[in-house]
This record gives sequence, C-alpha cells and structure tokens, in this order.
Amino acid sequence: MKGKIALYSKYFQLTTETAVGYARNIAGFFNPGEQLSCSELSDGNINYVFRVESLESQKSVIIKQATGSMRSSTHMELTDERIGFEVRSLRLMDRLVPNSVPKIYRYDEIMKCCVMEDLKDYSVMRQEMLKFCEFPFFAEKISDFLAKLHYFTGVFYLSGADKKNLAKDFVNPELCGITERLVYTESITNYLWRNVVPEGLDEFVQETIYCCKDLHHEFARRKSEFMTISQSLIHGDLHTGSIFINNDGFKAFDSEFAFMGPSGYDIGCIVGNLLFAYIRACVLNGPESFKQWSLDSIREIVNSYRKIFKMLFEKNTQDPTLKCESFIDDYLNSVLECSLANAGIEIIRRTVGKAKVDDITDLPEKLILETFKCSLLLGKEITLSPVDFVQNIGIVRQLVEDYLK
Ligand code: SR1
Ligand code: MG
Repeated sequence: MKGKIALYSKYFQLTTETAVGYARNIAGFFNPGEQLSCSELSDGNINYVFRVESLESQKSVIIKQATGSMRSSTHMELTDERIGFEVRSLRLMDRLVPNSVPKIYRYDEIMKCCVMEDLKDYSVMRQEMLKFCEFPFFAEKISDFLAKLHYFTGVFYLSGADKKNLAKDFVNPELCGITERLVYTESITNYLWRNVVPEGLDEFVQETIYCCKDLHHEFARRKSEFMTISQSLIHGDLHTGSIFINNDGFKAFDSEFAFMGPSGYDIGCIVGNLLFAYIRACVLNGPESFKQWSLDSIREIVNSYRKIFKMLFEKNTQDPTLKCESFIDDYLNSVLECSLANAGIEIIRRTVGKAKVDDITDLPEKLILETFKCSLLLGKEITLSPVDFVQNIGIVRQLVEDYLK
C-alpha cells in the first residue's frame, strides 16, 4: 500500500488550493475551521514552495515539495529524494548551530513535502544586497556557522566510524551530479552547448575560458577534490539566494545539495557571491561603504573561520594523531585555498553558465558586457591564484578597477 501511495504522490503536485487542505491536516498547527489562505513563493529552479497563513491568527507555515523533475524544466527528471537530504541536513545544522536554519515542523516522506518555519521577518540576502544593504554581523555569524558545521561533522571531532555512518546518510549522487556537471564541466567546456553568453562575447569567452589550459587544469583539480574529498558535511549550495537575513541574524536554507564533501566548497560559494555584489556595486557606482563592507566581510570570513575552527580543535579534538598544532594550520590553509579557488569557479560558472545571478542579469543592458567580462577575468584570476586572495582580498579592488576601464 505504501508503494501505491508513493506512486500516486508523484502525480500529486501541490497547488495553492491543495496546499491549504494539506496544511489544515497538520495536527495542532492551525485551529479546526480556521480560514486559511495560500500563496506560491516558488522562484528557484528546483522545488515548489507555498506559504499557508491563517487569516485570523496570522500564524503561517512554509510547505516545500519536491517532485520527480525540476520546477523550471519539467522535462528534466530529478530525484524527489532531494527533500530528504534537505530535511536531514537542516535538522542536523539546527542541532549543531542552534537557530542557524528554519525549524522543520514535519517531513512527509510519501508526499516529499516538508513543513517548515515561515521566516516572514527575513529577506533573501541577494535581494537585500541588490539594494546595497550592509550586514555588519554577517561575516562573523556565517563563519561561526560554517566552522561549527564543518568541525563537528569532520574527523577532528567524530570518530572514524561515526563519520562513516554520517556519510551513509548523505550519499547524494544526483544533486552532486548537477554540481559536477554544471559548475565544474559545462562552465569550462560548454560541452552541452547550454552556456549563455551575451552577443559579441563568444570569442572572448573562448579565449579567456574554454581554451585556457591553465584554467582547465585548476578546474580539474577542484572537480577532483569535490568528487573525492569528504572532509565534512557541507551545505553544498550556500549562495546568497540560500540565505535569509535581517538586522538580527541569518538563516541558511535550501540545503538539498548537502553531502560529505570539501569544506571549502561552502566558503567559496558565499565568497563568490559576495564578490558578485561587490562587482555590481562598482559597475553601478554604488556606495563606497557597501563595497568596503563586502570585501571586509570576505576577509573576516576567512580569518574568523580559521580562528573558530582552531578554537574548536583546541577545545575538543582528542585523537592523539590529529591533535597536531602544525598540521591543523596546514589543514586550514588548504581548506581556505580550496575556498577561494571555488569562489573563482562560482563566479565563472554563474557568469557563463545557465544558472545566473540577479546581481548581473538585473543590470541595465548597456552595462552587461563590461560586467560580464570583468566577472570572468576576476573569476579566472582567483581560480588560478587562490592563495594570493586568501592572503589579501584587497587586491580585488585594483583588479576590478582595471577590468572595468
Ligand atoms: C539546475 S539547478 C541550478 C543551480 O541552482 C541551484 O541553486 C544550484 O546552485 C544549482 O547549481
Ligand atoms: Mg537552491
């Protein structure tokens, strides 16, 4: 019977009408007979998202559903198990770093739905940065979140057996497959001919990206790390569209790409997207304080991550071999090198690839060409020499100025 319901549920995609009935049946959340309204919030590529709200009490929940394909391209099949990865990882993140993610109220394995906290008082960070809003606390809080997530799910804290058991819960081949293809292969080869380049820049992209052997080499290095290094549980898609923020704090969400991977992938994703905000501010002649804040945040993320991870190591690590002061420094250097390299790759893939960012696509048309070129040149420079940027993110200023001339 369970199998039949599961099969049926593949066709039972929620709508604004059925989501109300679905929410009403969540025991104890809404009062019986309460008038409920529903709006669809889906705007990502992958899932369906609804807000169900009581007209009387104003209480509300978010319902997120995964179907057997992508929302934006329904002909592209994608495992509906992805929602399970999201729920399991969000629950674990909430345990390791309380209040860092939305609360999950309920997970329905049959319908592939989860019901979660509605963060009405928060906004998507990317959208806030499009308005040049600054968040002075962000760097410290996000590094605390990442250092704790990576430390408590890695070998400096867990036993070999516990880490392997955790890894079993996060074998996520389909979503990793998207990243392997979209981030690490399509953006350097365009082998599926799906990259989207503004008219007139094909030759520039060929020369700068697709035909650059050194860049290809670095993509190969980082892709092989992504596919083999299992340092810790990672969020797997921590761009600024996967972060809710307000003046009090942030909440990470959309962690369906979570798996045991290279910790630097998460740091790189956030750094790359802060750099998009920086480039946009330069192109639009935005406030100096915003530009300064975005670069300072990157510097602080790198420094605080290192500091917090080391503090956790000193306080908790027991393994007599791994408790090695000189090695932890080497380890963190390599995580941060991998982070900046992935920041560069994130910039390149979001510029030439199919999955773009509003920071660039929302610009007035006459600014697109120069911004596109600037992003690619900066992304390439960082990917080729990540350590220079770990040591001094300030060099981005001069580079961007030169690229925009
Ligand atoms: C096909 S999904 C495209 C992108 O959206 C997600 O947020 C991930 O970043 C993925 O690479
Ligand atoms: Mg997403």
